[in-house]
Amino acid sequence: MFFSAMRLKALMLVIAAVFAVGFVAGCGDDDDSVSDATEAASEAADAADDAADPAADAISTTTVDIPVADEGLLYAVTEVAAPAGEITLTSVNDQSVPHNIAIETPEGDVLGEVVTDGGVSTVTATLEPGTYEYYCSVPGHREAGMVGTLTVE
Ligand SMILES: [Cu+2]
Repeated sequence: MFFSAMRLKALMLVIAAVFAVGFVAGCGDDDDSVSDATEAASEAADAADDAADPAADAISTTTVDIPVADEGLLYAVTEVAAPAGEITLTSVNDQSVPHNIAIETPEGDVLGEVVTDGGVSTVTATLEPGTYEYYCSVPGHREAGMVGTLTVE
């Protein structure tokens, strides 16, 4: 929706620029004003190109699956990587033992919901490049080894 609105705006800018060139070229006998108008049109077209590509500046969003292991106080995956940006960790827990997914960030720990029997715990954080630890915040589980490393590139 946002993207098409930007496209439409870009298109209208180009049309306006083309119209301006046509108007000046049709009425003026001054060569300088025609070339000025052409330059202006070209600048407007460049601006339109920039406007048409909002994704270039958009923040990256990534989802990483970190399932709980079938048995024990473990995740099935203990090392994951993701690009910098908004990162969502999802952890399905097929055990009847309660678990969740939590992550340490510079702004503090973010905890996902504690789930059992096929429930999915989810946590989202916006992270700069670096190494972060994810863990289960159910008491004793992290100490027992329910941890892993997220590398943000
Ligand atoms: Cu746990």
